[in-house]
Order: sequence, then C-alpha cells, then structure tokens
Amino acid sequence: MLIRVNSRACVQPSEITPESVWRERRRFMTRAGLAIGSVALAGLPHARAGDCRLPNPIRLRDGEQPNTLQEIAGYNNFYEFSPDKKAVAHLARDVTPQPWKLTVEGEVAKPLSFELDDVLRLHPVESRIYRLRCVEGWSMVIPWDGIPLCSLVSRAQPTSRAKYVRFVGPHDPKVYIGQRRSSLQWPYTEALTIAEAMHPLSFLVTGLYGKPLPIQNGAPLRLAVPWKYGFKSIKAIAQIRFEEQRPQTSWTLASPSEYGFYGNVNPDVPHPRWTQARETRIGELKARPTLPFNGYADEVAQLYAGLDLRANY
Ligand SMILES: Nc1nc2c(c(=O)[nH]1)N[C@H]1C(S)=C(S)[C@@H](COP(=O)(O)O)O[C@H]1N2
Ligand SMILES: [Mo]
Repeated sequence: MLIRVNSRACVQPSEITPESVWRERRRFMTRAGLAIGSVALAGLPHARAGDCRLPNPIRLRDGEQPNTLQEIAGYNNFYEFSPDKKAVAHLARDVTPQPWKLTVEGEVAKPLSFELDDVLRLHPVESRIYRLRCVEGWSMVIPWDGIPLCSLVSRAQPTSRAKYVRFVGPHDPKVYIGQRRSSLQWPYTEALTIAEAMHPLSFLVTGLYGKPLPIQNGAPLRLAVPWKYGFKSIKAIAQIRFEEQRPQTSWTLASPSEYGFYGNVNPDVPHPRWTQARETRIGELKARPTLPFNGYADEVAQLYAGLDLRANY
C-alpha cells in the first residue's frame, strides 16, 4: 500500500520524492498488484482516534493514472489570479503565501487560529489520490497530501447550533491581481453542510506529489471534496466559520441557475449550457463517462438519502 505519513515540519529535502520516481514506483506497484492510492489509517503510529478516519481504502479505477505535476500545476482555475487557466501559474510564480493564518470560528466552543506549520505538526499527513471533476467538463487525477478536514475542525468543538461550514479565501488585490476585477464577489466563499465537512473524504490539502502545494493549486491550504464539482474545493483558505444558516457562496451568487449549493457531480443533471454526462481527462483525447458523485457514491450517497438531486444541484 502506498501510504506516506509524516509531519511536513520534519521532512528533509532529500526525503521528497521526485515526481518521476513517484510515478515509476507507482507503476511498479500497479504491476505487482498492490493496492494503490488506498488510505488505511488504522494501525498507523500517529493516527488519531475518532471517526475522521476512512472506513475503507479508496482506489482508482482500472486504467486511471495520476496526472503529471506539470498538468496539475499548469492548468488551474483560480480566479483570484485570472480566469485564464493557463495564465494562473505564471501570475502566481512570485507569490509567497506566508505569513498565513487560518482561523476556525463562529458556532464553536473554542475558536482557533493556525499557521500551516501548526497543522502539519498536529496531524499526520496522508497521501490520497482523488479525481477532480471541474464543472466545465474536464478532470484530473491528483495525488494530494493533507489531513482529513474533520480532524482539524473538530478541535474547535462546534456547538449544537452549527449546521454549515463556511470557507473564505484570501482578499488581497495586491497579491491576487485577479481581485482587481469583479469576476466574482470577493473573497471567494464556499460552504458545506456539517455532515459533508465531517465526512472522512473531505480533505484539507497541504501538498501534492510529496511536495509543498504550488501557489496555483491553493497554497498553503485548500480543500479537496472529491465527489463535488471543483468549484467547491476552495483554495487558499483564510477562514473557516461554523454557521447556523446556509451561507451564500461565490459561484451560486454569480449564477444561481448554473451553480447550486451542493455542486455534487451528477451526470444526469446537465449544466444549462452543456452536458455533464461526459468529461475529458486532461492529457487524454477521448471523453470518459462522468460517474455519479464522481465515482465516490459508495462513500457519500447516503448523505443525500431522500434529497431530490435534480432540484438540489
Ligand atoms: N479560491 C479559489 N478556489 C478555487 C477556485 C478559485 O477560482 N478560487 N476555482 C475552483 C475550481 S472551479 C476548480 S475546478 C478547482 C481547480 O483546482 P486545481 O487548479 O488545483 O486543479 O479549484 C477551485 N477552487
Ligand atoms: Mo471548476
């Protein structure tokens, strides 16, 4: 099994696996028939008790390969820089995210404030290979490093009034030059229900391919919520707030008929301007069918039992 648990704070540069070595090792393990991309925390030395753990390993499907670092870090949606996916990496090249504070507040007994190093010190970092499906009809497979969102936010002890979790991005037009335009209402805001946020698949990303997270992928911390369209996986999170009422979110505010609160990947509900039944994996020519909940239905479908997924897109 490919499991890497470490605290980034003590990773030596020599321990960071170059992408080519990473990919070769994975090819070897695939040939050897070993479980790949699985996450099994039970029994690992620093795993915290509690129900933030994934009950079952997650796997890629046959024929699925992680995208290259070049693809992942070169084709980005990050409107704080630009709506041009190929321009983002260039615009982000000189940006340093430090110093950076993440606060966890709102309906909590213990408001918290973290820096990236605190997060890395407090929790073992896991590797998880997730599919990412953009609402625009393209997708990638990304080997993230991070911690379950649940492990971090439960430290703040949400109160019984907390029903939603709001995530707020950065607001600094000097750094994020796309914020000089009102392409979206700033700061970028996203939200999940409590049950979604506490689901063990919801992942707080600190890196990818065993390296620190590139700025264009949302450094220092971003979400990966793999069963939802990419816009729910907010980058560069500055604030997490527990709330009683459903928060307004950036894309739903911008175009409510196109981008709903849930944003669950659903091949049966077309975007008003295109089908969602298929997607193009970056690096491939032929489209693939899009799977309900992006292939994570076994894990998450029960969160939506009884909910009309057509009305609640
Ligand atoms: N703060 C912020 N987060 C964001 C976005 C954004 O514009 N700003 N774009 C979203 C969209 S639409 C997608 S598809 C993913 C893309 O993530 P990636 O560039 O790491 O592949 O980030 C999401 N998170
Ligand atoms: Mo997206």
